[in-house]
Amino acid sequence: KATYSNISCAASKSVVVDGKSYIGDEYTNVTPKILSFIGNNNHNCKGHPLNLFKQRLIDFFYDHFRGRTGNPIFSIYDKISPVVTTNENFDSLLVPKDHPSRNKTDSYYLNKTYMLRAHCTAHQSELIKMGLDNFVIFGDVYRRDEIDATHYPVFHQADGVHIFTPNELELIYGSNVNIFDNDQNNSNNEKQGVYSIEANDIVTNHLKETLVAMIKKVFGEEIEYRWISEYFPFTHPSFELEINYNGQWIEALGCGVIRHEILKNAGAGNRIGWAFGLGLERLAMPFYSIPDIRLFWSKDSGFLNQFQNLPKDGRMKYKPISIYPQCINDISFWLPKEKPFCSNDFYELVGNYGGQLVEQVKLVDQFTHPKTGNVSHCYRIVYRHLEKTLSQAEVNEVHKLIEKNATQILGVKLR
Ligand code: FA5
Ligand code: MG
Repeated sequence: KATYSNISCAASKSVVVDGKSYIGDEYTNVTPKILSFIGNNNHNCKGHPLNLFKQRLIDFFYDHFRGRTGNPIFSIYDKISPVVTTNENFDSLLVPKDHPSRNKTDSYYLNKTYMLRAHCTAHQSELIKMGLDNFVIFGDVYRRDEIDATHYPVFHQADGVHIFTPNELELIYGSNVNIFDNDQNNSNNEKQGVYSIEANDIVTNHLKETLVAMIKKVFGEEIEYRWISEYFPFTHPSFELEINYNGQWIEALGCGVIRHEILKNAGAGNRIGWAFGLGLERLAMPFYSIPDIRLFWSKDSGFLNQFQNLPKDGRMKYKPISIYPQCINDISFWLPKEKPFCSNDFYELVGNYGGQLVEQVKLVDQFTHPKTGNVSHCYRIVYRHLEKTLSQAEVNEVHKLIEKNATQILGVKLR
């Protein structure tokens, strides 16, 4: 879990994430609220819609790519910490020093060296260095952005990489292929200079076919999609895949042929490969008809219960939790004279006896009797059940219980 703490010896704040302390500097801009998201790992919580959706993508990669003995060749990484270096998030991916995404206004920094990953691509280079060819990373990513129905400062991505051996290229192509161009300066809109036209075409087509197959596996054969040319510092050529949902085009993912320099720096300079990054919420929202990205953070059982016992095809239509009516009851009493009384004691008591039914409790009126000097408080308690309409009788029962215990435990006298 992450916390913010003041270090007395340093002028600046330090930030603690997962028990590790990061000394703050002029870059530090994470807030306690943002840090509180770290470690939630909704994508790893059984039954959470992001977990269910993630499993669909994993199933696709396991099914679609198998080795000679029938075993899946993609490996999955979903527990990598979101704390990365700026080198991992930017430099290793050839992001220019003056790229706007490096600004404090766009990303969350622990300090000038460490940040919360802004995309799962941040781990690409390290994993390739470890010798991996085929993998998908799932994780939470952090971006300073406005909040609305489709944007939230924390969301989840899946990032995939497929690197080809010369042998694999040959299997796809049918005959021997030169990966590299004889004229290494022959770069254009369609390809990087180093790669041959054939190798570039095979990999680009393979990338597009794979991602279309993935989208069709998830959304069904009828899904309407289109490709758009894009720019990323870490791929060339680069594309975006959009899908049509209810007549609206949604940007599902970005992808492209990995820049050769990245592979070379990671010790795979004799290869060619593709990469993509997609937003889990972006696709899970149309898939489950979830209208607001904030719902993915809901702990409301009225939300999460809907994802239990799904039909065999895993498809279901989310039904908005109706807002059940509030029931408002006031309580007025004289404070005890013989012992001290404080409002927080009463709030706690209301919580203890009203439990989940209490949405709000607050002091709405107080009054001192001019002759006796007795003090009276009036509190308003708002009751609301998360999944049903409460009857006045049910509310009265709880309210009476609160009155009784306030009298007995706190020594107040009901008016
Ligand atoms: C990237 O993050 C690249 N790293 C993707 C990539 C990986 C390209 C590998 C090439 C190779 P982008 O910022 O467009 O790109 O985000 C990728 C996807 O994340 C988007 O297509 C979208 O599905 C999702 N996404 C982006 N911003 C948000 C947001 N604020 N809220 C929810 N989903 C988002
Ligand atoms: Mg994009």
